[in-house]
Formats: sequence, structure tokens, C-alpha cells
Amino acid sequence: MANQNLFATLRAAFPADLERPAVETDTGLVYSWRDLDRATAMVANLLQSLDLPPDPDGMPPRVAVQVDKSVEAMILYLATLRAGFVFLPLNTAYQSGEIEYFVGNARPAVVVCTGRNFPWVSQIAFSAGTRHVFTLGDDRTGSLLERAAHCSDQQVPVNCRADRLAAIVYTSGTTGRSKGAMLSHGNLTSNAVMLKDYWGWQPGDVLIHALPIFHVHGLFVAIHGALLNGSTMLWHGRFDPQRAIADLPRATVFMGVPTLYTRMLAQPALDRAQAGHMRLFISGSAPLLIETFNDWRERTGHTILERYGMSETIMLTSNPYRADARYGGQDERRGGTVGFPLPGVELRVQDEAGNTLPAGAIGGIQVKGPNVFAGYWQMPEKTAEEFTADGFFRTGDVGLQDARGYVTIVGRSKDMIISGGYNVYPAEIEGILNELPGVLESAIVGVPHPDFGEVGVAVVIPRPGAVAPQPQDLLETLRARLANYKIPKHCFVLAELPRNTMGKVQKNLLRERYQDLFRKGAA
Ligand code: MCA
Repeated sequence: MANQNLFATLRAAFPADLERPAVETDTGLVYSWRDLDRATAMVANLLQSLDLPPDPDGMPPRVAVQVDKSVEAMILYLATLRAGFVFLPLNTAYQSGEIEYFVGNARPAVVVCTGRNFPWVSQIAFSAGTRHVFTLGDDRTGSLLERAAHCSDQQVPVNCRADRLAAIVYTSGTTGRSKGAMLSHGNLTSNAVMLKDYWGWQPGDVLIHALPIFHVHGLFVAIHGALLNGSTMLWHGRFDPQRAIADLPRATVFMGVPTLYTRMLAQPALDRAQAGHMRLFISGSAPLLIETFNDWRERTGHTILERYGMSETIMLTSNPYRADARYGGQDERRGGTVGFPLPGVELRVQDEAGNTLPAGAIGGIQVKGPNVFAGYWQMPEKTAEEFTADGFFRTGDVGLQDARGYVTIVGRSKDMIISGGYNVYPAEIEGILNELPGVLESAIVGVPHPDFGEVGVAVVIPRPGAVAPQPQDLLETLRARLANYKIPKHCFVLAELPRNTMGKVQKNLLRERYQDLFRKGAA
């Protein structure tokens, strides 16, 4: 039985000449394919030398990682795959309360954090039973590398079946607490192999990697795409529009969230000449406004390819790179749509009663395929709720598929804000606000934002008789507890919340009231 370890598949795609550059960083460092192979082997050997016990239920040990973006962080991810352990990426903006939840929920055997966070992260980890806490800096320092330096640079990727757990990606729940999406080697491999063909990866491709690597987009879609094609990555430690534009003539593929595109459009240096060498611009993780889609085509001559995915499924649909024969060919990339279900993905639209709807009708989007996760970590009931009796996953997104097969997302059945490509869940923030002494209740709603697409705004109702809460104090309280990108961009203290006859808060009325709050030129 061939080894279904994703790393084995990626390693087989390394170029024959291992001295070629695999990664060139924006700080001038160059890592060859041999460097990647040796370094991932050394870190894999270190992890395996720790004699980590599998869980009583046989689940492989977890490696939780909250470190700044670096090539070594990617090496740690690949080494975790190599060693057959479970990679658990954590947003660097998460604070102690959030980390305490993830560590308590996933019970990682190993935690890797930044040196600056070691004092509080190690305390949380050791208290939760974690056996080893290492540090990793974005400057090739830290105890992880010091220890790995003494390990062999030869390692055979642990033999895995396709259904072996490879990663847990936390995606906050509309009920406020995050759920760990369990992704297997098979989920990741099948999606990566299919996308290599569907997006036309070809010899000579070079990827600009400017996304964080603690979410699906930057960690799986971008990295797997480049590695599986033996392509060099131009590695940006953080997104800078000017640097991304400067690198376009050396690259052929760029992946980003809409905010990255709007920020590059704001730069005069972006023009057809600068983008002339590029083959493909891909957008996802948040809706791409038709204005951005049109402006980009006007300015660069390129038609952005928008696609749709989730932490639970990796990529689900995509606008065509070339005509998709399944839909009669002659397809074009349509702004405002997320294209066609990808090969192997079954997609249907159903109403609340579970009836599959005809083309063009709006309903709940449900999917099935080898890329769809097995479920949420240690939440069998929640998992069961999210799958239909015949095995389709309820995405929570609302949309339609037209007669040509194009999928359009028109909304969400879950209360969620997508801000600059990050999912923000009002319930998590409302839960904290509603516990504060001066607060009777609160509502977080998403409103349009010129840079992040959509951001949260808080509306708070004071508790009668208590000292009236001050908006800034409330935001500071949230800032001390939550990742910075979750903090509402404005807070209003009002006398009451609009409610319907059933007493339900009418968030749609709040969204309407504040929809122009951040519009360019708004007062
Ligand atoms: C930063 N800030 C934000 C966001 N990012 N506020 C709201 N939403 C955001 N996304 C705020 C910070 O809180 C801070 O505010 C200030 O902006 C500056 O922070 P900084 O980190 O310097 O911001 P940035 O460097 O400008 O980051 C903006 C960004 C980043 C580059 C757009 O958000 C980003 O990389 N987004 C990509 C997210 C991503 O990879 N999504 C894929 C998820 P203050 O100073 O007040 O604290 S995977 C997925 O969605 C599915 C599977 C899929 O289909 O891909």
C-alpha cells in the first residue's frame, strides 16, 4: 500500500535538482529543495525522538504552533506531516484566553511558540498536560531549531493511511466557542492534486506567498500548490502591497484575500507592464467585490479567478482557469460568482425542509467530496448536526447554482463577519460583553469597510442602575481578551436593541443603520 502521508506526495514532486531554490525570502535568504528536505527531516526526527504517546483513542499526538510567519514555521508544518503527527496552527493574534481554550480542547503533546510569548504560553501548556514547549523565532532562532540541529537529516515519512488525521484547524463557532476541523492526509492531498491541474500549474511557475500560514489559504492552498509543482516561492513575511507589486515581474501566480487586491490597486506602481509576466491571480477567503474584480482587470489586464473554500473543506468551487469541459467549455471567470464545483466535489442547494432546489433557486449550500473533513475534534454531536443523513456537509452558506453551473454565495445562515479574510463570530464577542457588570445586552453586526471588506460594530445596552459603560472602556476590555482583528471598529451605547414581534434582535436593522459608517468620505 503506497504511503498516503501528504509529505511523501509533496516530496515526490521536488525537482530532480535539489540545489534549485525552493524559497526566496524578502529578507534575501534562499532555501534550496535540499535545505527543505534536510530541515524537515531533522525536525521530524526531533519530534519522533520525544516518544509522544498516542491518545487512548489512538489519535496521533498534536503539535500546536503559534509563531510568526517564517520558512522555519513552514518547515515545522512539513516536519509534523513527515512524522505522522497532527499540525495545529494558531493565529498569532490570539491572546491567553483563546490559547487556553485551544490547548485545553486539543491537548497537544507539543507546543511551539514565540520566545516573547513563552512565559505565558508554556504556563498554559504545561498546566494542560503538554509535555514539550519549544520556541521558534522568525529569525532562525529558538529551542526547536537548537534541538533539531542535533538530529539526523535523513527520515522516512511515517507510513499513513489517507484517513489519518493531519491537521486540526480551529474555526470559531457561531455559538462562540471554536471547533477544531479535523483534516486528514487524504483531504489535503486530494485537494492539492486536483488544484494543481485545475489551476494550470506549470513548469516555471513562481508563487508570491504573502498570506499568513496559520489558516487554510496560506498554509495549505498556497504552500501545497507551489511544493506540488516544484515551484519557487517568493516568501513575504507579511503583506506589503509595494513589495508584492515589485515582485510581480519575477512571479506567475499570486493568491490573496480581497483586501490584498484593494491595497495593491491603491498603489500607482500597479499596471499592465508590472503584471505582464503573471499568469494567474486567485482571490478567496472573503467575497471579492465586483468593483475590485473590474478595477483589477482594467488596471492589469488580468481577470482575477475567485474561488470558495472553508476550513472544513479546503477548496470547494473555483472559477475556471481554462474552459471546464464538464460545463460545455467556453467558460469565463465571472465576477460575483465563485465558479463551478471543483472536480470531485458534489454540491447541492437545499431548502430548510431538505428539498434539493432547482437551478437558480437560493438555499443552503451543501457539499460532499474527498476534501470534506471528517468532523470537529471531540464534538460528535456538533459534527452530526452539520452533516445530512446522506453525507453532505452543511456549509452554513446561502447561495445558488445557475443553469450553467456557476455558484453564487448570497449570504450566510450563520452569524459571522468576514473581515480582511478572517472569520469573526459575533457570539464570541457578545458573550464577553454581556458578562460585564454595566452591560445588559449587546449585538455585534458587520458593516461595509473600504479596506477589510466588512468589520464588526458593537451596540451595547447598559444595565439599568449600573454605571453607564463607556464605549472606549468596553473596547479596551475586549482588546485585552481577544485577537486584535476581532475587536469591533466602533462601539455604540444605546437605550435598546431593535427587536421583532418574537423578541429577536433585528441585526439587519442595525446593519442598515450603520452601513455607511466607514464609507469613504463618511462623516
Ligand atoms: C489586521 N487588522 C484587522 C485585520 N487585520 N482588522 C480587521 N480584520 C482584519 N483582517 C487590524 C489589526 O487589529 C490592527 O488594528 C491593524 O489592523 C493593523 O494590524 P496588522 O496585522 O498590521 O494588519 P495588516 O498587516 O494590515 O493585516 C491586514 C491583512 C491581514 C494583511 C489583510 O488581515 C491578512 O493577512 N488577512 C488574511 C487572512 C487570511 O489568511 N485568511 C484566510 C483564512 P489595531 O492596531 O487596532 O490592533 S482561510 C479561509 O478563509 C478559507 C478556508 C478560504 O477559502 O481561504
